Amino acid sequence: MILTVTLNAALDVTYRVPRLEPRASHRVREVAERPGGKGLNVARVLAALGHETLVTGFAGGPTGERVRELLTEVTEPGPVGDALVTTGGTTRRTVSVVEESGGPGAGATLFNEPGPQISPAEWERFLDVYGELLAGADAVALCGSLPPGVPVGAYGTLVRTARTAGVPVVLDTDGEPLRRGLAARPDVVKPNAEELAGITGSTEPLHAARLAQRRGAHAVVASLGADGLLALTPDGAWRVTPPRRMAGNPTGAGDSVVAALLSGLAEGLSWPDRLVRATALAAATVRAETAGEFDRAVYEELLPAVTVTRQRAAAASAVG
Ligand code: TA6
Repeated sequence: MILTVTLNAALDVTYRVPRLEPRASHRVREVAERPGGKGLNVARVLAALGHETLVTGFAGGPTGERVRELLTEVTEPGPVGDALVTTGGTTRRTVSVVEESGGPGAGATLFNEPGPQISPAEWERFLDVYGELLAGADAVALCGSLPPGVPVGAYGTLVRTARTAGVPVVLDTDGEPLRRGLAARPDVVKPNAEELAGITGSTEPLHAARLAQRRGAHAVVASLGADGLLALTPDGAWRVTPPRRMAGNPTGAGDSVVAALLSGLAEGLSWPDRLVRATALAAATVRAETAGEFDRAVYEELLPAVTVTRQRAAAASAVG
């Protein structure tokens, strides 16, 4: 079983509008709701890849109920197991506005609410549940922002607990929670270039990834948007590029990268094969109509066309 943690789960709402303009009123043409927050997206992709998957984190109030209801609708090819801990607060919504015209606002404009207040007792309850779930997990992903009330060092605690339990851990967050989680030595971190720059101060991705690795991550997989991935792993450094730029909605593409890395880990794939899977899945997610879904036909078509190049040792270590 692969466990994903989404402390700040969300009801993801996607609005499609003809054209998006600041300070204007918009007619929404279509509304779609999905169970969201990064770890829930990761779990849905894992289930679609055929992995037994369980989600935990917090859910509460009417939006929390809706997230749980939508999760039960994920049945093909396998279900996503619900081990979310109930909070007295109300699960947030995230709103993704997609412009149909393909103009400058194409892609998505996101509004992420802060999330419910978590009490100290709820956090303690979560830690107990997490410890129990780890006993049956082959790998765990810790994903997304922290809701108010959860300690800023939460990911440090969760990474250490997973490592003590011998469960490989992938961390995908940003800012201070990432910095604290990194120090606990996760197996993999997956920041984007901006998040890497935020914690290392370097805007040069290879340099920044090397700095992040030195701070504790065994592997750093940096997503570079349409340019693919840069990975520093215990087996070497790699650049991975999709064959062509995909137009579409990039929301959730990073979550597909995390799902691919976890599935590749669980299946014992080599690092280059995991990275190829991650790049093709991310590109297929950008291409899908709804944020966080992926287009299987595009994924299978792209897989053999993704290029993976080993970075020269000199280039990989020519920093700081
Ligand atoms: O990566 C996309 C996404 O997972 C959305 O589904 C949305 O729920 C959001 O990210 C949450 O991210 P956050 O960093 O606010 O926890």
